[in-house]
Amino acid sequence: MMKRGRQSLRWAMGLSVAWALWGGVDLPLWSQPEQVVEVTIKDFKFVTKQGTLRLGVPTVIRVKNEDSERHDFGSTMFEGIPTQVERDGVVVYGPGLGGVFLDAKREAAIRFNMSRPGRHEFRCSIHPNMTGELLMLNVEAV
Ligand SMILES: [Cu+2]
Repeated sequence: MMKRGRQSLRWAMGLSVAWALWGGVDLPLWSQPEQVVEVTIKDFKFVTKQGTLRLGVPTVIRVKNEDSERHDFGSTMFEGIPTQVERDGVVVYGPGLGGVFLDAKREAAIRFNMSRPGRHEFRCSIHPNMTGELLMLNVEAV
């Protein structure tokens, strides 16, 4: 009885340590639910699905390349802010990330915290006529 109790306590402590380590890495991104933007690249065009995007809310942009060509999703909106990119199961962190290259039929998730209102353009650096934009509302999260 005692032994079992101590074991589950140890287990619980292990969990909270794991949680702290996990949260310590990307706490600002996990403290609130994410707002999701879906960007599909098809026929050399960006097709964007977004709801109302609020400032100060963790945001994930899911980019999917449905073409048979390599494309790039790049934007100045990530400049100077911590950004996390998940692609092929690999997560990369960096401030002011320029963009993400996507081979044919691949996808990536870009996570960051919106800090600037207005329209934010993104583009493909390989095909300069491929552009799209996101609209960020000037509303602080409650
Ligand atoms: Cu392209």
